[in-house]
Amino acid sequence: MLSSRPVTRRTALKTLGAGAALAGLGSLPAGAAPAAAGTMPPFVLPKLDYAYDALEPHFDARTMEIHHGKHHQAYITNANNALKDQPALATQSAEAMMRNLEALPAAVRTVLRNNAGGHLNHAHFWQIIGPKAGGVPKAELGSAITQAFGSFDEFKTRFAAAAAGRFGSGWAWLALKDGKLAVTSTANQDTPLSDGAVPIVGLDVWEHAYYLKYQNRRADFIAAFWQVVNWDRANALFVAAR
Ligand code: MN3
Repeated sequence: MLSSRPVTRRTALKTLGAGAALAGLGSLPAGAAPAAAGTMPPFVLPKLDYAYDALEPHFDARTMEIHHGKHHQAYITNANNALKDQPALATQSAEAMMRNLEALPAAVRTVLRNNAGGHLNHAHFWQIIGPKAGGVPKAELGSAITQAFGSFDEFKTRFAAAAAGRFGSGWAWLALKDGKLAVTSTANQDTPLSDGAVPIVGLDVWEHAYYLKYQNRRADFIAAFWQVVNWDRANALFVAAR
């Protein structure tokens, strides 16, 4: 009964995209998302598929360890605590919660916006960085970035400006909304999902993401980010979201 259809690059990418979606980023409308591993309550910390020191010297091991093991875990713990008295939300994915914040009970809306949002954002972040990465986006996403921004360099300039210009804590994003790529930023742990968009590449610009190595030099951290972006994974998210 096995299909003998050859695995083309496109089907391989679609498969990878499905895996990435399972890991934290659905692309279906609110209410239609299947259960995504790690994003159904109770939330669990996703394992990294690389070592904490694998992104040296760009992202240092100590920051990665604290960021993943302490900060990300704290969002998960806080979200799970908030959900303990919310049995009606037990079958709702974090993605679905973020896509329709207004539907959340007022008593837990803010804590889930911050902490289920923080869980999703970090699960995304670990996915789209990695060792032996960086370079330029290829395939469908590479073409779409050139089409949307004129060039990869222009995209990087706009993304870096969004990351540098986000006052205080938040995220810079390449996101897909209404079929179009756009550079945006969000405050705190807000996600493009709440704006009807799908995250393709997100950069955490909270100080905890860079302070040990880069101190106040956020611009240096943003420059280092380009050395660790996993464009193959970003392309898979893009293909799955289109
Ligand atoms: Mn963070």
